[in-house]
Amino acid sequence: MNTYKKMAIILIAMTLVLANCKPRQPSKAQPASQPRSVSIAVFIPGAASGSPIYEMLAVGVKQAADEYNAASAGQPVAVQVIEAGYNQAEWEAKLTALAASGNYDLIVSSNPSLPELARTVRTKFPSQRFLLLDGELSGDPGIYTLRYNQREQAYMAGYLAALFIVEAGGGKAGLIAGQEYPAMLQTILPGYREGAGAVDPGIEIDFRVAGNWYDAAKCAELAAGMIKAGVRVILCVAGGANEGAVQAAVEAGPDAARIIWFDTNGYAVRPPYIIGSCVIRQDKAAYSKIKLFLEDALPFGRAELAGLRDGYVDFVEDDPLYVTAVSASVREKQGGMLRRLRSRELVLED
Ligand code: RBF
Repeated sequence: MNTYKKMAIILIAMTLVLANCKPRQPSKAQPASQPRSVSIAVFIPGAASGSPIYEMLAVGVKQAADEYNAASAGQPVAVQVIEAGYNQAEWEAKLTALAASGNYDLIVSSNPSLPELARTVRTKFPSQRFLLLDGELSGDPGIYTLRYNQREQAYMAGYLAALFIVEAGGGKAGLIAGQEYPAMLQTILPGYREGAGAVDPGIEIDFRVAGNWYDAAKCAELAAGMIKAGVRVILCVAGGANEGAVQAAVEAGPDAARIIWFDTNGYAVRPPYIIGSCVIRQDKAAYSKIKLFLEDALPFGRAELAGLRDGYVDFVEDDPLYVTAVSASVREKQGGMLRRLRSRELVLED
């Protein structure tokens, strides 16, 4: 090969490497000609520990960044996880400070209250972009949201709760929420009631609110009171406080009370007390949406909804701990309902 050919090959190779290193979405603060890494903040509105919905968020973002970095040497995607804590009154100021720093090409978060906060922040820092899961807002060109079909998720829980209770000879179905919020009152609680009612129209639902997302002692006290009042199955949607409900069930014994887990697979938390796991795939959502962002293809301005048929909502049937926690007859009936949902014979629009 002559020297010119060699030089041409080297030049082409360098151009390709440099093209690969180009930051996908340079922030306004830096001149576009200066290559820099892409910086992503994961804003946890609460604490990651004990709230699987937040743990999954960080896992999915990091996985997408790691894969991107492994494939493109040079300009890495940096991910920083920031816990905002449980004082909700501080979230807007903390989010504003993140945007004001100008350090992040994208702020990722999850929670139904985040879209409004992000919209407010963007009035002051219009170049700051947000990817928000478990929330909904359309029409803001710097915000993308993805919400899950939680009517499906809660319906599956209610259906199982009632199947279990009917087989056990009667009782009430319970739900403990961390706090009252629109998605809880308008979707999750009605979905749970609807699912339970499909099995036993006369079933009574005992709904209680812990008042926060961390106080396991408060949750244990609530759950113990519910069990005393005849509740046999409790759906827990109280984040880090959920463990209190598990403790109360264990103290009462497996014949008195059982638990249904929400958001992640919780069978292993305390077998055989956890009889069902109604999951959302927030890790998968975070992973695939961050990948889109890095490819410059995230549809900012849009609000998307994902459910069972999209693979973002599911009930975990194939865990051996599920098989040992409930009878074959309950599993068969729950499976029948799931098949109807999957085939769209049963449609639960959110
Ligand atoms: N869910 C949690 O698991 N942990 C939390 O700390 C938490 N904090 C929340 C704060 C607010 C203001 C709202 C509206 C919801 C919160 N959720 C939390 C509930 C979460 O968004 C979701 O509804 C549940 O995880 C069920 O999927």
